[in-house]
Amino acid sequence: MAAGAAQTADPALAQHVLEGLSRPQRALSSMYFYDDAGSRLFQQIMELPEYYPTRTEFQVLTQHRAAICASLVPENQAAFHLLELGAGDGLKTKILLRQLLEAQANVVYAPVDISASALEGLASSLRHEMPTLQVQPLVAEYAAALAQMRTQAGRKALLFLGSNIGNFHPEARQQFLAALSKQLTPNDRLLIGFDLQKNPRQIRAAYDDAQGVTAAFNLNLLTRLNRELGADFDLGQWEHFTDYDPQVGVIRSYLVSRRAQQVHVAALGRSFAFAAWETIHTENSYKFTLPQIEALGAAAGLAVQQVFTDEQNWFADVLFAP
Ligand code: AVI
Repeated sequence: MAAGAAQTADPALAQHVLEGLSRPQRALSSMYFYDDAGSRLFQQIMELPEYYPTRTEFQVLTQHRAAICASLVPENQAAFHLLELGAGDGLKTKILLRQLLEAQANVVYAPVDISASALEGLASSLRHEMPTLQVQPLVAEYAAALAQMRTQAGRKALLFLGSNIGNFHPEARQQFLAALSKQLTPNDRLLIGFDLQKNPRQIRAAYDDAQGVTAAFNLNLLTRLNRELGADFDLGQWEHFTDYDPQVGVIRSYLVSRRAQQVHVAALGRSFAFAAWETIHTENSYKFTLPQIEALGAAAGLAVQQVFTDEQNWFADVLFAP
């Protein structure tokens, strides 16, 4: 590590930044949005009037909770594990957990998240709100959780809510679904949340809110690089830009350099020159159609069993079986 670099620099982050800023079309992964400040900003985004996905999925899960739970519980009422990838604060999942407890399902809830503090917060709120629920939190990345799934005996139901699937690059998305599918046995089930294609203006507004919270969320990535890699991004010289491509069905977000500038990254021992209005791509958020969802599942060996959606068809929680 170069002199002056933050002592705690994560080598994976440093390598990612070196590669991402060395490319002709610069890019950083949205995976790095979620430090503590970024996670707090994302909580605020989910409450914004323009950001419809969270609210809409909440409605879908509330409206269809009995049918969804019936589809997750094994027919013979046997014990099963409910694994959730990227559990976060679990607010939406609690709708299903309450329903499962009411139905006296024999369930062990296993939330998986990379944030130990988020999982501890979730586990302690569950101990308080649903003391009879069996909870086995797992601090892990998705890949490690998938490996662990292989050793899990008995029926599994897997949740991947919140349209997190939309943030994957298409190739990575297909690989992820195929990897998930490989861990499932014929009786297992998978419920995935997909944000659906809709009025392009509505989608764009959700990622460019009037209060500027999404802009702060995007710009926080630079604050993180300043703190963790000893970079000297001047935040006043960068801005958030986002646009929706309705033909591909993707929101693309960027950080835009307001002027020609040099940025030094101490942990890498090097500087990067940015031209005026040059961009760093930071996030894709894909929106789907139902035929696309069926095709995605089919390519990974997963068949759509049921589609749960809201009256306006803005969001779908889709049940797959291998
Ligand atoms: C976490 N993910 C599903 C959010 C989304 O809608 O793609 C992240 C987000 N980015 C900007 N606003 C919300």
